Amino acid sequence: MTLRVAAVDLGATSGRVMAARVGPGHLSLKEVHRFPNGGVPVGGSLFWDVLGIHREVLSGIAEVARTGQLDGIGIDSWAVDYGLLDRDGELLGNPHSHRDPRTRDVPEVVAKTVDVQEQYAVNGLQQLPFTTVFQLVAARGTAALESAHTLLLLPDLLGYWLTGEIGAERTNASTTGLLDVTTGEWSSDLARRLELPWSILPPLRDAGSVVGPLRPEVAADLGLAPEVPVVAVGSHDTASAVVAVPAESGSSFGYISSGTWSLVGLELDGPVLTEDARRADFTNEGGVDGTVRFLKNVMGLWVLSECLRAWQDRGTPATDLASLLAGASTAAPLRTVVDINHPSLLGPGSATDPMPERVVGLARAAGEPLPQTPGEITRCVLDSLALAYRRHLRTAARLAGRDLEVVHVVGGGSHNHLLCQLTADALGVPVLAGPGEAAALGNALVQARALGADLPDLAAMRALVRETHDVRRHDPRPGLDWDAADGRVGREPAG
Ligand code: LRH
Repeated sequence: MTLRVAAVDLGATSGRVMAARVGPGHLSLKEVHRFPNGGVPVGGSLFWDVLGIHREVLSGIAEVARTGQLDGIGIDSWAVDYGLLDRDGELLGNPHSHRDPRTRDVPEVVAKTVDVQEQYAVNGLQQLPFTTVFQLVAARGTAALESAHTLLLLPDLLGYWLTGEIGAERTNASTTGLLDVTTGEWSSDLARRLELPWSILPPLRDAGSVVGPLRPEVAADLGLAPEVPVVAVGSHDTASAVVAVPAESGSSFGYISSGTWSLVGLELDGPVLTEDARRADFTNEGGVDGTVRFLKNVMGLWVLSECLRAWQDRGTPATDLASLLAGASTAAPLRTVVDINHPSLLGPGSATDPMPERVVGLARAAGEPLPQTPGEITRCVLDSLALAYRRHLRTAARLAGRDLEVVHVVGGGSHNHLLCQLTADALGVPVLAGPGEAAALGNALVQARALGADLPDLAAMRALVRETHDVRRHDPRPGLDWDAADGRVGREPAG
């Protein structure tokens, strides 16, 4: 049986709708629709144009249907962001972007009510200011939150508009800070203690369950049979991407889901909630089939794409990605390294506070040699990313008591040969790069299983990815002193 499904994969900078075919020995994607995405600044806040995203999702689904059979629809997106519905099921305002500055100081405020140890014992998450629970605390007292009846994470909101069904898929719910990582259920206790209206949290559902058929009016608009099911996939894009990591069963692998963010870690059977893990600020997010994604959020290619945007806005010559990477590959290695996870890099750059100057500012503050050219700044970003991957993967392996034999890089960043090679060099283990569209593949695989494909477990799904997709191998090259470079990150300048 070969199935053809629409895999909707929404990233913070672009959204894609893929027509995916899944059958015995077959797994392929065809991108039928792509659209730009990004936060919309309004009056000092940053929002998502979620109705615009909905319209693009509909266009993409219609295009999948126009070009062949359509057996199912699944939606994944970036995590943590949500919309609020009123009691009539209407959206209460535009969802905020997690890069909105309003949550910057919220973690400290929350820690005064529920200390960080207690938070970690419940949700097992890294302290990131944009986590849903912190966004909700920032929204306390607002008219929208006070009139909210239901909170829906973005893929669940888009699924609701398609089906009329309310729910929260667990992998994405695990990023809210309000899911108990041990029980897999909402922690109404944590919500109550933070004076949040816990009744807005909808019933949970697992990846692989069917959300429901299309609403008749949606099906009619799209010219589709109403019985086309929407399937809950690993609706957190990282959960879907990890499904499609082409790892051999039983291997001790680490992964980097590399895109706007880099999610760097291990797949485990259960959470690591030790004090060491908390101090190392590691996250335990829920994966498909009850797995745990034990990982660290690293700032990722966001920093480079924001530099690129700044240079292009200024008309700086030779600042397309290929030229920047060429410049970076000949720049002096490990000359300048910075803390690539520094909070100052989180928000979008602007004309008065552009990203390249922020990177140079971090170098200056750390007493590092200042990168001058776009190629040098690009090299600094890539070296710093590779260093962060090295540090966090080694820490993850130590905290989980695991070996690290190989690292898989999936997502758009797997196409960045230089970064993959630097990652192998930094870690001293082989890096296997690809597939680039791992999230869409994982989305399609989970849909196909829900619709009857013979893919009993993650091992079977990964075997199919290996069979159908090539990976590029980067072997580590000796010669650079990564230990010394690591020691320079975050140190105070001399004198
Ligand atoms: C990556 C991602 C990541 C989250 C962030 C908000 O797209 O989902 O896993 O932490 O976006």
